[in-house]
Amino acid sequence: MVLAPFSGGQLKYGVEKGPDFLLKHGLEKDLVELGWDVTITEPLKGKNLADSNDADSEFPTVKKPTLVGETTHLINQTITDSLKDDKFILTLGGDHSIAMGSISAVLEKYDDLCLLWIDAHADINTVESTESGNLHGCPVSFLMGVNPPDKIPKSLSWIKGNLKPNRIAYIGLRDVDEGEKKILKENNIKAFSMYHIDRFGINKVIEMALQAINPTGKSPLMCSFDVDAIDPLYVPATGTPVRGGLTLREGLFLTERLAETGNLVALDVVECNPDLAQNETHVLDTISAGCAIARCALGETLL
Ligand code: 6HN
Ligand code: MN
Ligand code: MN
Ligand code: MN
Repeated sequence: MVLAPFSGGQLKYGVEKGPDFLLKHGLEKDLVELGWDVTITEPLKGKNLADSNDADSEFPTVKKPTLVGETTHLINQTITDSLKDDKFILTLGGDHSIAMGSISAVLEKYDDLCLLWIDAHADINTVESTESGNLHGCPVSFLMGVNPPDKIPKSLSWIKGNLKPNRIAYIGLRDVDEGEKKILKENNIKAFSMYHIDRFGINKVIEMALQAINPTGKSPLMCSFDVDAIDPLYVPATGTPVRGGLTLREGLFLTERLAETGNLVALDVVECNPDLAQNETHVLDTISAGCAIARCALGETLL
């Protein structure tokens, strides 16, 4: 288990408390009870990364590129180390920029890795298309290498950008920027929005997504789960909530299905922000959903 208490990919503080809240809710004990031998690593602990808005004058379109670049590189290095022992990698965010660190490391170990990105958002903005400048809206563009090479901030240039567009599929989309729609189309990326889930049902959508990225059914799978994929009715305490999302059961079914494939090698759970809760129930709903996603992905509800 990799703790990534980081908020620098966007501007709302509190999301760095995610790992702590998930652990306090009993996640480690739960996973041990499921039979996992849990090791906790903290790549960011004791690292004094300056949280200034270091908007690089050379790259004025993105916020905090140095902080995000250094942080995600530390996460990448820690996970690369853990993967030497063939460990399952569960990374707890933090905002979704941390996936640049986790996914790049897992990709290096498994070059035929397939990735499911579960999110209300596509997070595929480039340094040119981003409207907000928040790097949590951009991780996929860096992982796929679709940013113009001369526009990549130096701190983020360590990312290889070798994720192939036919190896990633989205589920849960409902707030995609115009620039992102263009990138998704141009790269022919399989993207299932809430429309597709209503049209076909979550079960069929998962099978279509898996078939698209992993036609042999044999490749290793990673899931990057942004809790805002789930409707804010169930997961209210998150930075960019969008109504009309997955039910909690649909989200959990998805991770149960991934566990059932036997191919899942890594999971991110990101964007739980307890500070954005309006009351204690909101905190508990959000954190317990985050824990349940992890438990289901790690086999809890399989008989
Ligand atoms: N997330 N597309 C918006 C942006 O700022 O680029 C929203 C990004 C949300 C990111 O939820 O991880
Ligand atoms: Mn999101
Ligand atoms: Mn938007
Ligand atoms: Mn996201």
